[in-house]
Amino acid sequence: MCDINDNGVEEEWEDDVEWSNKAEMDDLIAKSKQCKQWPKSQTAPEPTVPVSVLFPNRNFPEGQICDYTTSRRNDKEAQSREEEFEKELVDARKAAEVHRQARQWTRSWVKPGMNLQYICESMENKVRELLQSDGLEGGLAFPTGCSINEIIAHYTPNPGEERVLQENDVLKLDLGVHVNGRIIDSAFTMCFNPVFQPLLDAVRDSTEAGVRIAGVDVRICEIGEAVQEVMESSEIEIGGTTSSIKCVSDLCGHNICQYKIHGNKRVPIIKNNVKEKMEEGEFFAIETFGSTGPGYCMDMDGCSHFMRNYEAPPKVDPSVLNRSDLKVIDVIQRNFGTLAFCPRYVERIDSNLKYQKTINKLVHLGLLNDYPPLTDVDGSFTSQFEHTIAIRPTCKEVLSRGDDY
Ligand code: HZT
Ligand code: MN
Ligand code: MN
Repeated sequence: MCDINDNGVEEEWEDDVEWSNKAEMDDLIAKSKQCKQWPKSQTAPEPTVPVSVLFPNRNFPEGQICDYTTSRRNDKEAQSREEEFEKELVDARKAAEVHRQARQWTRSWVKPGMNLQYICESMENKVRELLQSDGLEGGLAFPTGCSINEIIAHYTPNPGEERVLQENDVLKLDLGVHVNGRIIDSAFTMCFNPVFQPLLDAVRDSTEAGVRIAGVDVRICEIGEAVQEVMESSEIEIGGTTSSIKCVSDLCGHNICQYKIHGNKRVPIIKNNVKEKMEEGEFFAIETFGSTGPGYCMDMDGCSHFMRNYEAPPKVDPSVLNRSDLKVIDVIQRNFGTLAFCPRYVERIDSNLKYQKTINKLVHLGLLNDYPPLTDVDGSFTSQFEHTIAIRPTCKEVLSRGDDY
């Protein structure tokens, strides 16, 4: 007879086995080893087995499950609403598993002296390999952030940029993975000189404080207050001078919708009066940024992050678009839809495409939004940690939780 185990593997077994009989047991063990399939495990140190092979029954691991303060775990009605959410969650969990494996592998080899473009592309290619897809059915949800030092967010190398990671750099890797538009948006910070560790610890703890408070019916303003309290209770000494650590006040977390990295809810990371609540069925990116500088964002040159304006796309006179524009628009529509992209992602689809003028035009027309790199003042150091959570009917699920952060 056959049975299916948790990994979807057919297992042979026999009725009425005499377990005391050693010969029969040995025979059974020998038989079980001849099974057509055997539970696959991931290769180490480099993960190479696609997650669909590791979990053929799509039983991707749940994230961290947290009870709400007013526990809904045993609420019968809430339990019955879980079903509607399950399909989205399975896709999100698959994306989360790929996120964990790709980022943990990347963390193991990133070192000063490496080119930033090499770091990003290696991690991105690992996502594509483990997901066995690269496009609207699954892949990278946005350009991989690899902002360094005073650069807070939304920096990724543009083609031909040759910046190399330095010993005293503070590197934020912000990776977006999606499956059928269910996006995991999660980021972490790395440093190679331990003097920066207190900054990283303060920001990781602040994000944890935010994640802890988040939940169904929680007012969004409660999160910023807790985050700021934790962030600004620590300081850091770098080269003999002590600096306070400040929240980057103009950045915030956000809800996430299908194929849309930000919905219409923002989660400020300082004291605020956003009375809106988190609601059942929503996904949120809880992210905090800390800085040794003033904690204000300034736009930088050299934009790399672009995304279709899905808020209020204006009507545009089609005569302003030439044949070349239409070709670029077609590539963007088909490959990214409403997902954010960068010139590197466009070039790997069509290395001959002349896209820059069209992108500039589309930004000018308001059809595309640009998200320039954001920076604090020169000489400051900034850090980010970010998790994606699901506000489930019966509990909160920290989808991107790993044993690294
Ligand atoms: C925009 C464009 C991208 C969303 C947050 C974020 C990285 O700052 C409402 C609230 C990627 C992400 C985003 F290419 N941004 N999370 N991780 N950046 S945001 C935002 O623009 S919009 C926050
Ligand atoms: Mn992010
Ligand atoms: Mn985010």
